[in-house]
Amino acid sequence: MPAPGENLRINPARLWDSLMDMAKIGPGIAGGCNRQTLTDADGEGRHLFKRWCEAAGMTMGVDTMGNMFFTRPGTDPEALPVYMGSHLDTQPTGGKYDGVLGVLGALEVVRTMNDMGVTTRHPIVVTNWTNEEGARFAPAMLASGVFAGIHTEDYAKSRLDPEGKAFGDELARIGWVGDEVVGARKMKAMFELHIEQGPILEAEGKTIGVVTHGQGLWWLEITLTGKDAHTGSTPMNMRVNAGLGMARITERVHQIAMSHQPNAVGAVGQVFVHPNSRNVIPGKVVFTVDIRSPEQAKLDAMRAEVERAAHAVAAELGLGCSIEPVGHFDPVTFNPDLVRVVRGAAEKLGYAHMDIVSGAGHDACWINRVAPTTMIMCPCVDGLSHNEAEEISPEWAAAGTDVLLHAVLEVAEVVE
Ligand code: HGY
Ligand code: MN
Ligand code: MN
Repeated sequence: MPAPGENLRINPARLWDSLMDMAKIGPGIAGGCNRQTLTDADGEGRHLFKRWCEAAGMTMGVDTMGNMFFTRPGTDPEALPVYMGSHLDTQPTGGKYDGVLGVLGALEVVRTMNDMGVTTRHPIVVTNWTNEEGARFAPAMLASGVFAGIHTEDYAKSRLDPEGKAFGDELARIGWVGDEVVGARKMKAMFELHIEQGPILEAEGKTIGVVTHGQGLWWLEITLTGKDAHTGSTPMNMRVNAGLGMARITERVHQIAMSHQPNAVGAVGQVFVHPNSRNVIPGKVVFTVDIRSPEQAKLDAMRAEVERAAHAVAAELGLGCSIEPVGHFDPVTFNPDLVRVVRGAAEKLGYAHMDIVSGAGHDACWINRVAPTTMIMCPCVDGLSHNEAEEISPEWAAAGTDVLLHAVLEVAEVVE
């Protein structure tokens, strides 16, 4: 068996076909996907993924948070496995590749190893982490967070979706509560292949992102309480308008992020207006502020400034104001040794590459707390993601998966 030289590559057509077949499950209305976590579509996607992994000779384990693990044995069963994976759940108006490329790219690595008759000393495990997106149940990266000991399982299973359904009930409803203790598995390393979800790689003409760090984030859920009243007959000076408060705070979030440039972002993406009637002044608004930076000091400063601004706006308008952090992780530094392995694989394969900081959060950010972890990125068209028009090229998908193949083979130790 030759050492995995530059000629060892994955099967691009098979990878692309798998991506397109998975995209048919939980389709969106504009060419993307709506396969939200713990929906029937998520359950259907999980079953398809299970069929594919078992057809590739792997055996499945599932933990009590529904995290799926498929193992390809190595020659040394005592050796800690090398993990690779990401997430199959999508945003409500998500793309076909966010998360899915990392899961199906990992499957393609195993399929290629099978084709080539490659044996490794360490076992290899392909992973699908439950509820990475945090769209239906906040926070994001929920199940990998339980795995890493960030959240308790009780907290996670108590999280409610906008319809008041609990995570634990929905996981049971789709039949994916496993029997493994969450976090019991030990890893030699974990790799996550992911689309960049930003414009840098494409703009720089690079095929591979060697991810050295991930920016940190806060999700602050703000509840403003005012007074429902008639939009027509209530004089302006008698209004206690929670909707106006939300609008002013949203503008302040933007200004605060702009005041910390470069390397700071902020927006409000989710808003619930009550009673959400055309001719009623909103008496209550619940909205989530998303602020991020790779720099700890900026991240902390923005949180403090947003909270001060929110309370000041509420006081001006006579609104009640409560703020609850519903998501957080500090900036992440990935494992330098694994980063070097990824960079070396890109060089060996001849792919143009650059070091990059991940703008989005990923399961790797939490697994990095409990095992040596890093990420590999490929470009996406116009940097667009969390949009049904999200697009990548088959060449980018193949290149990222080739790098994943070579990185994993190096760390898992090919047996001659
Ligand atoms: O929010 C994020 O960065 C990730 O897409 N869940
Ligand atoms: Mn993702
Ligand atoms: Mn995402």
